[in-house]
Amino acid sequence: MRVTEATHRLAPLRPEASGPAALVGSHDGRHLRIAVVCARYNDEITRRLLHGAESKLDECGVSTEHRLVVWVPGSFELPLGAQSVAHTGGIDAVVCLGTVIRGATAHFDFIAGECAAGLQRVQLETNLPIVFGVLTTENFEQALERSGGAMGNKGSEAVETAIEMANLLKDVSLAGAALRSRGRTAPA
Ligand code: DLZ
Repeated sequence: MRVTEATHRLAPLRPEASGPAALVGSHDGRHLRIAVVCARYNDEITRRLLHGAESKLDECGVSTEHRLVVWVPGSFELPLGAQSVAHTGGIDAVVCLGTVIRGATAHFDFIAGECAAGLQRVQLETNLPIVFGVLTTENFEQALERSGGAMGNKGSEAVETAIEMANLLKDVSLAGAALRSRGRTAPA
């Protein structure tokens, strides 16, 4: 197991010489619970995305007991799948994987657009990272390239984003609490 940062710590709140402290989420997933919601449509590609996602979960130290994989029929259903997982209360971030291919999908714009808008809505309403790991390509070859081919693996990138955001949100919450307590003790 390789963890990108050995220890997940809250960045210092002391102002640095160059300005106030900045928070950046780490890629340490050892304490996180991550769900992956996958669309079965074009599952030949989506399984490759899932493979990339699982490799990255391993690399970031997310234990197999802290993972959940859920399959929905197509990308149009990803927002509802993500929302139901988010509402369980047991998950720190949801990674959504799907494949929408323009050449093979007459209503590409509806499916891709509604999927993206729905996932953003769930993310803002639940205050959980809901990551858009959906390929929207012109053709099958482009989808292959982006699912473990020459252009990398969007599933792997989506997991990295999920872990970074989950850690960042925890840190922002801790930093907010620290700032509130400082505000109470500061002289008028
Ligand atoms: C129906 C459909 C079509 C034509 N194309 C895709 C696609 O390229 N990728 C995808 O994930 N799903 C597709 N679907 C299925 C829809 O997402 C959805 O499952 C159905 O319209 C039922 O709501």
